Amino acid sequence: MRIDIISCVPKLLDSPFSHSILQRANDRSLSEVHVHDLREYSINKHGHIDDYAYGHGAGMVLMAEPIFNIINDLKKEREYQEVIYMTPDGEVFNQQIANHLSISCENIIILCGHYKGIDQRIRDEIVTREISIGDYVLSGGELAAAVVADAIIRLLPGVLGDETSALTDSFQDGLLAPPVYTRPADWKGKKVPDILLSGHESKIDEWRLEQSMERTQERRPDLWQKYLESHPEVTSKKK
Ligand code: 6GU
Repeated sequence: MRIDIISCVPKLLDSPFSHSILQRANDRSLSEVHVHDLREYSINKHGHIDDYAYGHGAGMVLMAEPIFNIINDLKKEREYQEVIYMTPDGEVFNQQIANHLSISCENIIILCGHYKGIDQRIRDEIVTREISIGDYVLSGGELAAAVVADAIIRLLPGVLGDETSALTDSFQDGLLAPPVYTRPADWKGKKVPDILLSGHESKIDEWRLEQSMERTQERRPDLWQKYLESHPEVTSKKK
């Protein structure tokens, strides 16, 4: 998969893709992330890519032309399945969207907004999907773009090993992940639950599922309701 991120502060995206799992995905040629500086597409000699919003008091807006031109140049090279605009008024990102994008896209453009946003005509004509990462406002779309790219890339086949398989992630089955422990089995008098030391695989799986259900019920009643709706076999004991 190739992800092209368009930003007017590309330095903000230097680091996230150069470490750990995302770095490894890149080294193994499973993903490629390219960050582009929108300023290189400024259309006047001052290097401006933004202008005052029409109407009073609305601040600066990224102009349509530089964004149109950079996306056009990218589209000359390859086909893109999605042009995603990162914006707090987009659809709230979740694991389902990450799964979908990871499976169905070979090439993705992610456009980061800044200031008061981008000219609406780009959103109407070019953008295929608008994503927010939650109900709070960031100073730009860059960190949000890194979040979305990370969530997509780690799902690509071969990026995670069996040990860290995405199948056991929180949210993948609609439940939060269960607690985990490592050595020592007794730490300052606090013991690891006996069941995890038992070697009894099916009992351990059962315990993990119970813990996941309890956690989800306590911490995320919204997710728990959805889980119950899609798992009618879950007994009233848990309801
Ligand atoms: Cl995608 N952008 C900005 N600026 N703020 C956000 C966001 C995106 N998602 C949540 N807050």
